[in-house]
Amino acid sequence: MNTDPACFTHALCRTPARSAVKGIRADGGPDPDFTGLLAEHEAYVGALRDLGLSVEVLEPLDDFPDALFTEDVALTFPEGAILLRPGAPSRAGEVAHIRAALAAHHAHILEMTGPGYADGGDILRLADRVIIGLSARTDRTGAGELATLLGQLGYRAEIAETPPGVLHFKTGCGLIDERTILAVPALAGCRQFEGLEVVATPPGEAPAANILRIRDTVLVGDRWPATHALLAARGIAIRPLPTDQIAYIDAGLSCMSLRW
Ligand code: CIR
Repeated sequence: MNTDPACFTHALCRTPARSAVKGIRADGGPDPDFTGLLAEHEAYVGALRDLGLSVEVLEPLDDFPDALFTEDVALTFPEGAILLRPGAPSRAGEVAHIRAALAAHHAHILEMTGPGYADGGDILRLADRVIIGLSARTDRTGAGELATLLGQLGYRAEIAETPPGVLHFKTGCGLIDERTILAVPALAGCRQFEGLEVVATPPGEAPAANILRIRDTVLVGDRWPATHALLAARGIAIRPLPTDQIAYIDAGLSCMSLRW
């Protein structure tokens, strides 16, 4: 089994379509600025490349405003990929559009058939297992089916709860390193984190929890100085990235790529 971010060599991203400014958001807030959104996406892809990943960037899909969040439609492992069933009806059609790109890299592709749902944003890979967070997008039936498919690839799954009001499990937490999790206070006591060190996001910086470890560097939103200091004090190399515009449509750093 290999879920180690230190071993990532590839990423799959998708350029935001013009329609991305109409992406889903829970609070009905204003649209992001398209030029700014594009710039944030470009900075993100650039960072992944700087860190040594081979990044494929797929064409924008105007019919699917949220399709730039490739993380939600599939899971990718060295042993194979799993096509998911996103829980938002407007995102279901994105899966068909990522299949060919994944097939070019993964000989072994498994697929959820339903009736349950699971979003990739709810899946946290640890060194020895995979946590599936139940949320408004991932239901118990979907989590059960996904756990079976993960088992076929050799991965043990555990099911956890996402706190109310948090979109995805990984909206509220991310891996600092193999044994350490950064989590919002509402997730810090998560039973599935027992045995790991859990570091809470500093006051006022809950959105910083969606960090993304790539090799020996942690990508983190650039608006969170206390989180930067916390990571730096632990000797972690950080790469701050702008996330102002994607935050308008409830997204963070992990959402914009699939990694393996
Ligand atoms: C959505 O609500 O589906 C998008 N607007 C945001 C998706 C964020 N993805 C993620 O956290 N993995």
